[in-house]
Amino acid sequence: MDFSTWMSGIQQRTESALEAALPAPTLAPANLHEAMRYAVLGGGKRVRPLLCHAAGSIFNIAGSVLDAPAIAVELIHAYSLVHDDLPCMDDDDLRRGKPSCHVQYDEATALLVGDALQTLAFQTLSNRLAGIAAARQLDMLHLLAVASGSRGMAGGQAIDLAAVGQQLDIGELEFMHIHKTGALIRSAVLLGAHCGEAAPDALEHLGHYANRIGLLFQVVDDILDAEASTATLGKTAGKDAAQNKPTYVNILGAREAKAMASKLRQDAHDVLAPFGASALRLHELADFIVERTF
Ligand code: GRG
Repeated sequence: MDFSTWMSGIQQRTESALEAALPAPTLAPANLHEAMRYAVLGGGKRVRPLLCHAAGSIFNIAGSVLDAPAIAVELIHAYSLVHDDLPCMDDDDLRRGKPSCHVQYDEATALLVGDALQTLAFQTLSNRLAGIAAARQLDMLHLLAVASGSRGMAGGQAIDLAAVGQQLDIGELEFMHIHKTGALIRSAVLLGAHCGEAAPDALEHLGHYANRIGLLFQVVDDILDAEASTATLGKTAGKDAAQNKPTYVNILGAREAKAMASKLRQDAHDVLAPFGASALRLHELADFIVERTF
């Protein structure tokens, strides 16, 4: 199966699994449930679920086993976008080509949407998962909690907010992104591997891969923010410069940032060597992350 057929298959099954996991819009409180569905369904590249399925495919794990961890990570991601767009954070009116959640609804609803999506993620991952031992599932819950919290994504967001208008060096910028964007991307890969009962050395190799593509994702995001249009991105372009935020492009310059992306892409391919052809989808996703246009 070629990459684009595989990718749309995973995106479709992710959409169905999210649709099934989200409370029906008719269920009380209907406004909150409608807003949760608005924030999650019908948009986004689903990069994190793709990574979870790709890592699981190394171990020949069925898609039906990978759906729950894949959507748990996506629900955390969706919550982070809703909160990130709030006026008290990044203050953005456009997300995934539509009005941000707080614009479509209101700020209080958007706050609750984020809260409820976060707990829905853990509810989903704590459901009985056929084919996964209870102890392994506990490890998976722990992994997602750490990746989302103050030592992961939320901590990265705190560093990001504190960095506005500051001069960061490349090491400080990397530290921020390893937490803000990288931690959740890493959890997506490792959750997929955990479904395959991956041995510690396999988890270590996959952790190295995930670290590279987490940073790669962010470098490419900075390049797109500087070079692509709002219409293509489906979110406001040029925001980093407008908000005086440190980025790879403004610290390194566009040329160096692109060179860094090429190096990270090559490193990501290299660290997958121990998995041979079984890591095909992870190789393809590293390329997709670089070549994406939004
Ligand atoms: C509010 C706790 C909290 C955290 C927010 C991830 C994040 C932290 C904020 C998002 C801001 C941002 C634009 C980060 C850059 C990288 C990134 C996560 C981009 C959006 O992810 P994509 O491209 O989005 O995977 P789609 O819409 O495709 O799912």
